[in-house]
Amino acid sequence: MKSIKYAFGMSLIAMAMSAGTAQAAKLTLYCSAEEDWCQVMARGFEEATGIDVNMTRKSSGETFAQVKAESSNPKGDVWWGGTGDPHLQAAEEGLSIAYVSDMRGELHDWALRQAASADDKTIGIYSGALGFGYNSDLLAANNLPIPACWKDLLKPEYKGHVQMANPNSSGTAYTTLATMVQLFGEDEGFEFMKGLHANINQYTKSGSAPIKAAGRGENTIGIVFLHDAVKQAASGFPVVPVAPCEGTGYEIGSMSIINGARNLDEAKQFYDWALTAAVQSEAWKVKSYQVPSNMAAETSPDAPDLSTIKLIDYDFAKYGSSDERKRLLQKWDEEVSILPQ
Ligand code: S7P
Repeated sequence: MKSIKYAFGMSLIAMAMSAGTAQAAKLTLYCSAEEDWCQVMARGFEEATGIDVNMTRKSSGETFAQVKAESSNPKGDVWWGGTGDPHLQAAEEGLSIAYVSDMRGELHDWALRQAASADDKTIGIYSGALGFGYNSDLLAANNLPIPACWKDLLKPEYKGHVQMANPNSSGTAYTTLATMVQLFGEDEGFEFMKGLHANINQYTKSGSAPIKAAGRGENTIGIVFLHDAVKQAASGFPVVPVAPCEGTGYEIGSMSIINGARNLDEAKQFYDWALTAAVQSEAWKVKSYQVPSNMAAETSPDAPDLSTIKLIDYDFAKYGSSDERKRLLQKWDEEVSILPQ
């Protein structure tokens, strides 16, 4: 009798404790855009909804690897931002789930096409063209010519002056690799990557790091998305963005809900909120100059005008497929990264 009374008392205490510590609504956000924009998204959602956001920023390829590694015990709810290719690979590998938002009617076709090619397991949130940028002071100080084309970057005088990210960790750098294969054909594209390797001073982890280094005067030319070069110029650094003469690839930055999300209602709430014009219009206030996917969102007059850039017909379905992304990365590891410099 005594032990029954004890057990009853303990369960009352447990019930009282759980009522007293009722869990606040929360969301775990994996973010692959720039840190300042990730903060705007996390804090903005908290303010708009009262839902606590635990945000981690990592590059696109790194986030993909994390989501995959955690797939038997998922910790993230939403993956927001980063290039679309690894989001497509995540969809194909069952790491994200389908969601059809009521906000779709407000989006550009290219954002919806991204969703259609992944059975609604991802969606486009912004777009931006690949290119490079240079520090005009360093270029002049080193008596270097102004580069205008991708193939200019192979010239021996640029040895040690070019920086890009590692395509395994960075979505920007994978977009670069896939762009060269599409622009020049696979054999010539890899020859280009090998020639470029001879001029590279460092492969960084993050895609935008090479142009931030150029802004600080620690690197001359950075291969990045043009909007990341414009961000440095708009921040007052002597950086000049270049849309390469041969033409270039582009990204559809994407968002996905992670399969097994522990906070699924909050994830869907974030997803809808992130597609609104008001939220997407906040981007350029932190100098993120991508083209927003909501047709009514405002863009900065400083943003690169994609209609003036020679864009290739980037095959997102192919280069975002699991087999192709793995194959190209392995080939780059085995045939390019091991070459002496
Ligand atoms: O937010 C700027 C941006 O260039 O960063 C994303 C990028 O993929 C994340 O960095 P990594 O290259 O290191 O993966 C782009 O989606 C985005 O436009």
